Amino acid sequence: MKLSPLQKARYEYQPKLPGMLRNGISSICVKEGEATQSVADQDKIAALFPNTYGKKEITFVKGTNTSVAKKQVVGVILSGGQAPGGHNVVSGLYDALKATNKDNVLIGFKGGPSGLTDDKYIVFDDEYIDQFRNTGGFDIIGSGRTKLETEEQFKVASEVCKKHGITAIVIIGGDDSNTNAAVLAEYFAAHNTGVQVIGCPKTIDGDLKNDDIECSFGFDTATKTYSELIGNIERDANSAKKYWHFIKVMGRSASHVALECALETQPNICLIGEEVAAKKMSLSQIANQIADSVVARSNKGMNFGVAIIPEGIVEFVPEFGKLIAEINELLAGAKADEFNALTTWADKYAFIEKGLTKESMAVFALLPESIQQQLFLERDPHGNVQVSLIESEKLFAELVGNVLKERKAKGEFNGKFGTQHHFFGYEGRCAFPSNFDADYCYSLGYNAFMLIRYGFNGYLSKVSNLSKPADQWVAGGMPITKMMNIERRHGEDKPVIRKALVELDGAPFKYFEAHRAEWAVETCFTFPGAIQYYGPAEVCDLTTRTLALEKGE
Ligand code: FBP
Repeated sequence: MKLSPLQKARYEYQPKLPGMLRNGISSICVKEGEATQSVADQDKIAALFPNTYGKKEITFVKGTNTSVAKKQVVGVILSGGQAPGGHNVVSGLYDALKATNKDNVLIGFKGGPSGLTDDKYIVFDDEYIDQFRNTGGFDIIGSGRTKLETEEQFKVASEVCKKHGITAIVIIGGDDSNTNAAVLAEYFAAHNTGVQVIGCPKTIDGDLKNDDIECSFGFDTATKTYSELIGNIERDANSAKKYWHFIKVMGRSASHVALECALETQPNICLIGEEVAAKKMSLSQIANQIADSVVARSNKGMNFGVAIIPEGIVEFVPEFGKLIAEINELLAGAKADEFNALTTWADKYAFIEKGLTKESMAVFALLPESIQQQLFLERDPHGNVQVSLIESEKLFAELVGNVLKERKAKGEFNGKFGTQHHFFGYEGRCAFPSNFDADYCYSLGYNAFMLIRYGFNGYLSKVSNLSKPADQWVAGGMPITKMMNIERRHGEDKPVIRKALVELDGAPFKYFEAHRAEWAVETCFTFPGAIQYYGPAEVCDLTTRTLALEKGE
């Protein structure tokens, strides 16, 4: 394999551990904290997790290691969408295992959680691990979105663990995967399998965070990658002065990614889904708001600008959500065949018009035809509209264009409105992890081993104080059940980790809110540039503006 110079250099990078994990494994002991309660629905969660509920939070501190040494065979799984740093979680875990006992074994289950139930695996060795240190991607073992949630799967998982002599499983995933980690941990405990389960918080979306988990890994690198690209586009827009760029950024539901990119680049517009929902904004209100900025800037001679659109935005627009629900209903069961048998778009349109309520039809009629058709083309396996595939960057550009046409006709706008569209998603998920993510992930993996070594089960590997230099980071663990509540999913009450949406009274949004009126009219762009791996710490090791603002810095 031909290596790029950066790849070679990154192999040599030694990730930084939290201060208390630097003393050698024999000098790490446990400080117990308070017993925990779930964030809500305590009685129900306690009843569902009788063996793993209410455990204490713990911190690792300097002291004599009191755990009983035994040979460990650990299985690791990467679950869900890629996030920069996943390889370092694996290498941190591997290094801690081997530092304790060179006969310890790390097994990687391939292709996500199904690797465990299908027993598809590799056994890691130095040579293999070394090819992946400090690199992006999940290709070390691959990932997948299979959910481990049924009794049958758990049974098979126990048999696979027994076959390999596995003592612990580490699941690296987002809120759903870690919810499943908690359920698996409870199953293993209830069935006296002796297998521990530890989770690690991953997702570029940044929505797995709470009082205990300051951020999920990958968010830092992905948002820095998108911010670099957005900054470059801002410079291009400011140079050419002829386009409005509509840029969709990933984040399936929550708008943390969009908000962080806005804080980094100060675009003219950034939509925040959570605000749109709270204010019950309509598509036309949003389009008018953007059009106001276009007109104000045009009046100052600036017929260019940048708007960031979060991937999940349309689901937060109440009237759009209603439209989607009606479309799902309209094409349920056999009605889909009837619709698909129609050969022309005009016939299909008539079918749709007949099936939707007047209000939803009005929203549908507002959409550009390409988006209207998309709503009927892309269906998920359950027959539902795949909202994440809607090209909302084009949708809003067109809606704004329509508003401006009307304003032009009324003599309210004399400028030009040329548009470009971009979607930044996959570009950021496998980037070389920033120093922050490289260090954070390695620490999460190393720390996961410490939790295993001390016999914890159903815990999330927790590294905090992250806005400070790594030597001040604090390592420990938190029972996953503490983060859970009961939510309605697919018509059933389920225990799940509460997803973190953007808080409208939180410091990051407040900062954005205080500045966006100026950004909408003036050109206040900032250019973060590419991620830097070598150089001064204030350039290379700083994490996100979101975290800094949340910490009051
Ligand atoms: P996770 O929640 O699994 O980390 O995935 C997040 C994400 O990258 C979203 O931002 C995006 O909407 C989605 O995955 C895309 O999924 P896919 O990789 O299946 O296209």
